[in-house]
Amino acid sequence: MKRVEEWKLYVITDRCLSKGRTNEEVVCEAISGGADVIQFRDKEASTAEFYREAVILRKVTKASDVPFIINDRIDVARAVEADGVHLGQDDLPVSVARDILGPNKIVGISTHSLEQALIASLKRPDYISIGPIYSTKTKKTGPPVGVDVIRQIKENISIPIVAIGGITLETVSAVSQSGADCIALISSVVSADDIAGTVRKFEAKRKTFSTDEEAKM
Ligand code: TZP
Ligand code: MG
Repeated sequence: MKRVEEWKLYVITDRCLSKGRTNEEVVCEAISGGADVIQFRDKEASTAEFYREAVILRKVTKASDVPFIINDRIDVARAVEADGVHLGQDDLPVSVARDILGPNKIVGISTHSLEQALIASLKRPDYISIGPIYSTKTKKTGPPVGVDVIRQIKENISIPIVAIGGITLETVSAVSQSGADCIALISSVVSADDIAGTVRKFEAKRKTFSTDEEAKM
């Protein structure tokens, strides 16, 4: 299983945006395209539905040795032996998640500004997400924070940074260029007709930047 430091493309489920495909189909396609990590996110499901779906996605991610992160629900993360949990600003603290899940599980936290990222870093999460970088219809959230904040965070924090929100094939290289360690995607991937092909294209665009940068050195 890839360590957090090795993650480049982070695919998050959204069954409402998946054009009738199941989360399992979406996740299998995303993994076959090269997604480094999968997060199960569903704000509408009942606890019973959320658990049933988490069991299915745990199986497919395990079979491919891809890290599996659960959004919000530490209880479900523990129940299905997920690899970790992703917490929002209003969820339980990182330290409580660690107490419940154990020291070897991954705990990530959402932030929406440099200040929040600096505060979050003091809690020693395994990664910090920052967003929305661009405007997005996927989540009702604050205004876009833009790419410059990524560079500012990277100048101050050594924890891996995951950029999220409105990222497309057109913008992914600007996001990489700003120093994001990993790119998180919902609609650009789960709504794509060819999910695996789209993940491959994201990886190619991301790499184009690294190769250019390396070439400059
Ligand atoms: N957190 C900040 S923006 C966002 C979340 C969960 C939604 C990202 O979805 P998309 O479709 O990639 O813009
Ligand atoms: Mg949350």
